[in-house]
Amino acid sequence: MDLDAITKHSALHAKPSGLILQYGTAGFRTKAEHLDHVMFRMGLLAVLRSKQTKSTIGVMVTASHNPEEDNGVKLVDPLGEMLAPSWEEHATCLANAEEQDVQRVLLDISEKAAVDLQQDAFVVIGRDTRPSSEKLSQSVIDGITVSGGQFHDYGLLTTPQLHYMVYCRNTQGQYGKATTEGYYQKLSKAFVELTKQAFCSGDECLLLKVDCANGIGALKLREMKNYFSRGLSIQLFNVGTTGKLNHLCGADFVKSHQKPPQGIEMKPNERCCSFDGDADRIIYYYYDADGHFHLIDGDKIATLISSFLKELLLEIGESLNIGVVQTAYANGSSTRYLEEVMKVPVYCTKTGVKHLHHKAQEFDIGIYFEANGHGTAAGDAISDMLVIEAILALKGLTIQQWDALYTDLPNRQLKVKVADRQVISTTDAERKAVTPPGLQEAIDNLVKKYKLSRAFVRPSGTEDIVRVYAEADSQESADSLAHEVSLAVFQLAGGVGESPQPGL
Ligand code: 16G
Ligand code: MG
Repeated sequence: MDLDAITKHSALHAKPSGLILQYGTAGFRTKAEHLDHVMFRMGLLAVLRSKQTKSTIGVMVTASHNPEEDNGVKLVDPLGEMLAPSWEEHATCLANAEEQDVQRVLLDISEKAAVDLQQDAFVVIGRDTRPSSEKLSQSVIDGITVSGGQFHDYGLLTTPQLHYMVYCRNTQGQYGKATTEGYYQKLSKAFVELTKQAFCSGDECLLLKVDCANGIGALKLREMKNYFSRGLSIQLFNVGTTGKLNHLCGADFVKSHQKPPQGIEMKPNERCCSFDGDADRIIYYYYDADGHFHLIDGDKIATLISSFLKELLLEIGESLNIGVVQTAYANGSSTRYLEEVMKVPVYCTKTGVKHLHHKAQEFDIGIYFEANGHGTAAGDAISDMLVIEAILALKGLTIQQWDALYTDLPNRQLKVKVADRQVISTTDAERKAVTPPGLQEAIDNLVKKYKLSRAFVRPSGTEDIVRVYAEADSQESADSLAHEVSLAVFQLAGGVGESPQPGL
């Protein structure tokens, strides 16, 4: 590595002084204008990681469901997984190093991680459709080339597609071809094969409306549509020609507001789904004949998939061990249904795909979903959509029948602004607050006031806020409990600004 060249180039991607960023749940994420130096340095780090693992490493430029003005970056490890935790720390150190320290931090990391600097390095890059993404991915490339790495820039990709490319390249094509065409072929072939024996046919069963959040999902689904045209007909909405990315649409909007996105025409009982901005989340929903909106979240998706697999195993007399992994956000009804009706063991981990993924690997068949619609290996809205559509077709289930598996407990999520969200620490997979003192007792006392109730708080890993979750036997109770817990957080954890108001 030519350290002098790195220092020279680094100065062209100077770090704004005083800016400290953290490699969080899903990489670095903040306003796009603050990220140039992080991108350059993640190019450098990807080269080191590639040398160390002697494998291809991925770099994805995206801020997922965040507003269009934000951006972010994350590294993808050799088997298409999230970056190993020890390297997350290296990433944070490198991103926050002052200009004059970049060389030293690079050498430090190389030494600590026993990187053979003579080794070749290869990095693949993908980006979402944000206006800032192209320039930022150029900064990643700058970092790669100046540190002597080779690269392939895939340009526009969904996040899961980049994970797929990395995995294919590191398994010498055994998993699939490392091209978008290879991805389309692999997934659609599996879908077409699976649905050959489908019980359900006819237009009504086959139509699915997809809200693409004005993001990358629209471009990729449009390309992919032709590969499975016989099995499924999809209509795309919010394709990015007029609306803003993730604005009033997309999986995060639908889940957190519990209402349909703008820009989609929904008739009663029509099956609809929303992707997020980088197409790794999916949420389903519909209007019933009385005009009521029904949300089908990640919990119900996990239930559909695990019930299907459990039935298949019973049918063929296999006794593979099967487990479902959820987070504290999983609706209480889903956990109860899985454990008591389906008799499937359920485990709870901290929020963030990597935690669920890790746990799921302990089973012969591990199924995991966050309530917000993140599931499977790295979360892939397209493959999740196909598996759901295949199961519905094979079982001849309508969206209402799927929805009727169990009834969600009414719930509410709120955000509270505090001076330092790290004053809140949690245990028991984020279900209990350890600090600040008195907070958990206050929550316990509030929960006691309501029926079938549960509440927890945790510092967000992606925004500078504390998240509050509450569920109870009625929407009114869930709203009221969430509000009271917000007040407790505000009072005991250093709330800033106006104190939480009911109904917000
Ligand atoms: C990120 C995570 C997602 C998690 C969310 C929580 C990945 C790929 N994404 O989007 O799994 O649900 O953060 O956000 O891990 P929060 O910490 O702000 O609640
Ligand atoms: Mg996402």
